[in-house]
Amino acid sequence: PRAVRRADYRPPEWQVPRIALDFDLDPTATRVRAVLEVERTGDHDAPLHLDGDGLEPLSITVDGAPAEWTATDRGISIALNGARHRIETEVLIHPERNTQLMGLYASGGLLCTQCEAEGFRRITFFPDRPDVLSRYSVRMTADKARFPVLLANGDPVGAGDLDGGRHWAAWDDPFPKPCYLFALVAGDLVANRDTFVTRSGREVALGIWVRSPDLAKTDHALAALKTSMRWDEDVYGREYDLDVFNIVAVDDFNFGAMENKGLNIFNSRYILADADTATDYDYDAVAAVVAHEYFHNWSGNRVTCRDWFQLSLKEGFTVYRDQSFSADQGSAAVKRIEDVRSLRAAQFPEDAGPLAHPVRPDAYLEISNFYTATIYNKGAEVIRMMATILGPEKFRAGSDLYFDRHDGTAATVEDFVCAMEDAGGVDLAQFRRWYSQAGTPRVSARLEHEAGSGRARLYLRQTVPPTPGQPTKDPMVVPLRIKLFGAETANALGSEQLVLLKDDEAEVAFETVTEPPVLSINRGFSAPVIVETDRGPAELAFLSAHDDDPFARYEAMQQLMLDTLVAAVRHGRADQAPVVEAVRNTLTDPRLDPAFVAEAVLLPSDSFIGDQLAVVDPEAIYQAREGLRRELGQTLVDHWRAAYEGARDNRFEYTPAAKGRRRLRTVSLGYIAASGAADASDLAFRQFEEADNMSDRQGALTTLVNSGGEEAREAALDIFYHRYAGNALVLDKWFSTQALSSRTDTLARVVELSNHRDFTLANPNRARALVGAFSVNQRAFNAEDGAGYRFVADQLIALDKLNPQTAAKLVPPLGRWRRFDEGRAKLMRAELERILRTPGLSKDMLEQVGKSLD
Ligand code: BAL
Ligand code: ZN
Repeated sequence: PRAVRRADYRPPEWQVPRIALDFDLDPTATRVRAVLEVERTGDHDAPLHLDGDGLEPLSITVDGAPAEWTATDRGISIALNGARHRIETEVLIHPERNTQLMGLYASGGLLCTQCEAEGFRRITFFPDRPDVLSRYSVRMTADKARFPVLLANGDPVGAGDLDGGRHWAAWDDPFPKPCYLFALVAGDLVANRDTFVTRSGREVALGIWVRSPDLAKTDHALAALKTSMRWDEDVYGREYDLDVFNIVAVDDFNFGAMENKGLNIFNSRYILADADTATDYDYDAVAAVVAHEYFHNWSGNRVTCRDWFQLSLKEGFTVYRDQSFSADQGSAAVKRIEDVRSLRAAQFPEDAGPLAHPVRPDAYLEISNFYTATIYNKGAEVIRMMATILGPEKFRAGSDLYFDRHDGTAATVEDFVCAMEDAGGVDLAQFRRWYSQAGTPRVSARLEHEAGSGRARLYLRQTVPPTPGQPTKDPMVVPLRIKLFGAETANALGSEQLVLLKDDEAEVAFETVTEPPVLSINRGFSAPVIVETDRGPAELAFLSAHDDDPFARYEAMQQLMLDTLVAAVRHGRADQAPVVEAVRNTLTDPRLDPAFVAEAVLLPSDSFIGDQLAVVDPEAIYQAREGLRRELGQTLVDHWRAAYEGARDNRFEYTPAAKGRRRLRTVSLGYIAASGAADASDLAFRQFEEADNMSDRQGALTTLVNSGGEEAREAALDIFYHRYAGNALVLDKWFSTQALSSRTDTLARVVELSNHRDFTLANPNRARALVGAFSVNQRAFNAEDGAGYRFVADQLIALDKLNPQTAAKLVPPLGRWRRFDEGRAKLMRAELERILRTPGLSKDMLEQVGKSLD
């Protein structure tokens, strides 16, 4: 397959201002008739190219006469003479056979679509590129008993009954859109309905559509939708623009959700929530994803992307918008901690590995492989840095200008940055490197203090590591929020400064520093960089207790823990006392929010510890981490028990305060178990049985699965399984909790589970719950004999035949071989090579596996 390059972009030779689609829906064979009004865009004689993938053409006409068309490697080509023509095509497709879940497919008795990025070509012949914007009219006919509800984009314009038990419905979308935003759904669905009145007084009919047993689990998503609609008006001045807004939940879905105009389609895990089946984390994720997809109506739909290299234009901005929304709904500090934790867990390793790519990539084989943490999460960090540099008012002015300038068009990352420059009166020329250079910058910071003169000087240095295709880098603009604190009084020494590090090296001078200063840097994680300082345990412990930025407090504690754990891995032992004291101070500080405490006292993950080391030794890391957990558990056991009892909450309530108490309770339970307390298993089992909510129940189950005795563990797993039999989303938790277990027999258990009657690779959530979860379990996946690698490779080979997009997303853990010892590296490479030799391997896998071996 040939790479697609950003530099090769050419505007479309033909536009399609209007398209009318007529679907004769049937799960085994659906007939799709399309009428395209096409217009030549300039003075050229290029033929019309229409993409098509797996379509069975029945007829193709131009202006009513049979067309002369030729098949190409991507679809069909039609030579045309005039400036405007009417192209009619009729094709046959087979939704039930569509295991890729791209295009029109069947899921749990429904028919639904997924078109981003290039699924529309699996429905009909069309120029499948985001810079071709069309007005859509859609008519559907289907069996009324099986598919009583027929939905599409835009507003409903007609419906009626037909002979033979069939019926029809028609929808019109007045807003021109690229075909990746097309959607339809047919099925036996019920709706949780409400209305929303926009700030200009227009009433919007809202509906969240699910199968009837799930209706009771949709209130949270509906409430989140209304909150998001109001928030986007208040914070960005963006109002909804159609008379209806529908969301449909489906069980088989590659993404989390999809922002199709007026008809969002969701993976059911991001819609369905009730106390018994969803954790607080799930509730938060439902609200965040509902908000994310809704926000796309402006950042993505009204202003879309010119080409797929600009994907972060809509995704980075929309993630930033949903992160800000979630921060406004609860503890902003805890939200920032969670977002940085996931950036470090997913994006930093990506940026440091063989799949590293810039936020605006230069080339791809398969665009599905670029829905990455770099495009989404680092993209959001880049937007956040612009917001920090401009300040809130100018950032809002920049966003207004961007929407005004580009409404109804397909734009570029460059357009966004220009709008920010013009509205903010700033020069972002060098800042643009965040879009073009991959790799996580490292910033080293050294503070020197001259007691006599009261002067202090901060020496900063940045380096950007080489990444594939980019051996050398230019310096970035790194916005660092910085503050000094007095080590003796714990007072702030002056106010916070925003330092823009632009060169390889810089110095920052401070005057009247009257006591030894302690450096607080990259406060709020103002830049997505790795900061290296010479701050020792005493300074880090000091900041963890006294910094007035909650994120910086958390960060200081994490660094202290990390330094201790890395020392323990390297030398077999480390002084654990500073961590124990810092955790004690945090646990006993009555001014702190329990949600924050719960985050602050958690040790860095095995993999994050591994990321600090030249060669990852999974066993040594696990032992070091467990050793520190045991020490914290034992030394502070009374505090953990007090926190555990203090956070006992009998009635479920989804509020920030109640969530925080639950979180601290389960974290404390984990430490009580780590202490080796004889009653830990009983305590966990009681929590498991008495829980009136999934956070407490799953938290207890995780403790039992990791450290409970055999009997309690198996009993809890069995009770959990039977209690939730038939509930796919909860069974996913049952699979993933076992796949993430730190026990030594995890691989054997996971292999057994892959043969369980409830396991299937055909459902992406289930595949990710077992295979995806296992492959991020650093200790179990990296078993020295390579059995973990072999298992995952076997699963990926099988999954690729069904669903290449989902399979390819699970490749990265195998591509981390450079980070391991020679023995493991060899075994991982052997599995990658075996995958690569598989006959009929998809383009998706070819790209991910090929790059992983390079
Ligand atoms: N556009 C794909 C799913 C999402 O990011 O919203
Ligand atoms: Zn998105």
